[in-house]
Amino acid sequence: MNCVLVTGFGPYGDEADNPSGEIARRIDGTQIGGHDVRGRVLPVDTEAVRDALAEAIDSIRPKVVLVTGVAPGRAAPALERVAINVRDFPIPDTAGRTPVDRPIAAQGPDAYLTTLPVKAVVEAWRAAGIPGYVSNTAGTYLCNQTFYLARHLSEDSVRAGMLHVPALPARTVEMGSPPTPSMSFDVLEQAVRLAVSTSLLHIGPDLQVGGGSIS
Ligand code: PCA
Repeated sequence: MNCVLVTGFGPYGDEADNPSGEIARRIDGTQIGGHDVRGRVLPVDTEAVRDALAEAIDSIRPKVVLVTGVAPGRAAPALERVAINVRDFPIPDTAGRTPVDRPIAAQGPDAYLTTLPVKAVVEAWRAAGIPGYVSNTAGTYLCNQTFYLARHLSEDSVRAGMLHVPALPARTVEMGSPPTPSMSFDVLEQAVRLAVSTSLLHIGPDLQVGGGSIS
């Protein structure tokens, strides 16, 4: 049986109720496509996140790692294509650190491409009536860092990547007018589940790094 690791984040900045963390909590201990899914809520802390993710990968030994986080302002779920070796934080992490132009891994490559089948996931979303897209920047904050670390700490045969979800409707009400795009929790959770089930169909060698299928 192949194990899956889905991570979300806890609160940070103005995001008191981070939907990505709640999805990770709810998905933990469930099965998708006959495979065990473990959910972990990671801290929005540039130092602590590495150990938390490394511990999860070492203990779970997943074949699929899906990092998720919220991106207020995005209109739909987005699979990220690339993680860059840069920390250039727009706001402090929860420990008050604001690295500027710092690497994530001093000796690491400049970037990692996703090994998730991102185009196939977008197709699965469309078939389920969920809009979504492939994004070419995960930013330079904790989500990019954690996506980079997921690739850095996993074997190349592991399908590892990152999914940004929009804010919840209640959060965008707080943000005022004109309204920021939002999606309901149930749709976001379904999008995460479909990303996992589609990725499980693509374990094996028939995938180009960067998300398209070879055939
Ligand atoms: N979103 C932030 C970090 C934590 C989260 O949920 C980001 O997009 O980097």
